[in-house]
Amino acid sequence: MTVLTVEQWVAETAKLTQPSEIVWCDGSSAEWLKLTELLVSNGTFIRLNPELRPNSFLARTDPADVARVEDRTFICSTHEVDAGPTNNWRDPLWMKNLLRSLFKGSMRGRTMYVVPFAMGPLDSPQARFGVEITDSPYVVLSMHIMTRVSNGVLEKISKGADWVPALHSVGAPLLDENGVQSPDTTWPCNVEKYIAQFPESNEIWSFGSGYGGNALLGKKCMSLRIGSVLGRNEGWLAEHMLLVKLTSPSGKNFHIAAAFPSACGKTNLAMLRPTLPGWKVATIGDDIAWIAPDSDGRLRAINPEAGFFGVAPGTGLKTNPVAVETMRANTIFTNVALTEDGDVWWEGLTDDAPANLIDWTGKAWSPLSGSPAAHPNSRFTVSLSQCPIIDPEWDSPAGVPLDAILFGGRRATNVPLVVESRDWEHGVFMGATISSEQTAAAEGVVGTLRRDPFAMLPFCGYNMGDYWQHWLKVGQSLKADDLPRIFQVNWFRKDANGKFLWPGFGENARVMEWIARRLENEVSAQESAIGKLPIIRDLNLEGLAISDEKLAEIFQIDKAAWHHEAELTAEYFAKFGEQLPAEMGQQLELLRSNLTKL
Ligand code: OXD
Ligand code: MN
Repeated sequence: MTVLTVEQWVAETAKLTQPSEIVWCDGSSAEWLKLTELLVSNGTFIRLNPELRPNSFLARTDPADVARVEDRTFICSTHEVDAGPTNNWRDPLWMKNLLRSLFKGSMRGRTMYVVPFAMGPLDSPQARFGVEITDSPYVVLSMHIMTRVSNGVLEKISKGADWVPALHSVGAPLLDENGVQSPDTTWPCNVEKYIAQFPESNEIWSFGSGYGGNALLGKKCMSLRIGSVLGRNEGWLAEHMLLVKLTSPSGKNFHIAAAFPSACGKTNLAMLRPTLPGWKVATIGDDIAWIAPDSDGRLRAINPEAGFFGVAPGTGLKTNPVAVETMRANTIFTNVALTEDGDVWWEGLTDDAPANLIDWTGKAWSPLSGSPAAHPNSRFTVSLSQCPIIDPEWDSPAGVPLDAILFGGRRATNVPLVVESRDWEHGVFMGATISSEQTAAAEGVVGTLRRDPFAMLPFCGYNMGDYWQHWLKVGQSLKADDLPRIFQVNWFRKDANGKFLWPGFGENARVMEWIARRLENEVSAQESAIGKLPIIRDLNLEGLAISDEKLAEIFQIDKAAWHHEAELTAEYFAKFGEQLPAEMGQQLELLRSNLTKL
């Protein structure tokens, strides 16, 4: 796709952005050492107490650069319809012109880093390559953890492999055009931000933000927005899904991918510690899965990433001890609080907050301060290889065969704990109609219900209607019996008093067990208006104190509420016009007719 060589692109970009120096990165530990020392010396990093948290650092961002900026994220296809109603669209030529004016001189006085990276194991047939140019050493170090940075990528590219040019600048030059120096800050960024994807030329241009999802361009920009387009063109799926291996007491393995909107517990589920004796979960990924048919006609999945970029608040010794153990060392923390002994803390790490902290803005904090010590979207960045329950196959070039796909969201009402789809088409309908309460992972009002189809709302690089069509096509191209089965789950249903009905976390293993038993055809299910529900006696509830009333409420299908839900779905589907696959309209009609029979 790319017509320039990497060298030509770097030279052209340097001419535009005018850095004072160009550094080619190789992902080595010497490079890590040099850049961490640089960031400690310029104040961007605080080195954490090496006795408590070796080789780990805290970064505090500009308070206006703390999350993905969805309203500044653009899909730049020639025709607006190809971006579709869920994306912000701009004409590619218009956007390039604008961006060229912003990138002009944007690296003056700074070093430009060239970071060759692989998404997926270098030798995997499913791997894809990119080169990120950035003027942020924080980004380079984060890419070291989140992707596979190496010269091997440049070798692959020089032998003809396709690659994605991914250009990033924080947009804060240190010299003006007359050579006058301006002071640097510990978190340079620009109030004006653009995260632009060009799906017809597979390019990424990101300007103005240093925050993870906006700036680590291998992640959302390449692995999902550009990845979804590559997947459509090449017959595979790029998904916002965690990936795990579930092992039963008899040693049978099930590989499960699960799509949940941002900050809805994907990392917790990816690191689940089952409360059921004998069941085990091994982690493969917590955010992204690339899924492709293999030569036997089965879907196989890889996690294209090499690290976790997890939400810190709510990750604690009780909720996710595996994550806490994973980040024992070699971790970059962003926007968490600093303890008196030079370690980190955030809400939910422990039950009680330490008496004195420095909060994420650098101010003294105590439990009486009345504001969170860590930003709600504060993060930890750490290598997958440090996860104590990492699956030995996480790095396997062949990926893993997929047995089940789960769709979930945060729903206080309506959606039961678990429901199985009737077939692939119905599963696609379940994915297409996910809605979830908004979290802090993106800018916006936390708590409002928003449609987040396939948890891909901010990440689909083309028309969402065409994306549903692509899912249907992948299903139609394979034998029904070889397809993963599809389930919808909801850990977040509440009772009339606003209390969660289900305990969640490790107890979610009970739902996973039922799913595994369905895959083994060991248990039947009851047909309902919205899909196949568990027969309560088949759920393993041993040792769980949950009343029959609560259980009934957790699976209750409220006819009026579902009619309303169907109305909202009809309104939502109408937005897609001709791009709405006929099958989605038929599934909605089926739902409505099932509801009238209740
Ligand atoms: C993430 C997100 O960072 O989805 O994974 O926002
Ligand atoms: Mn995510």
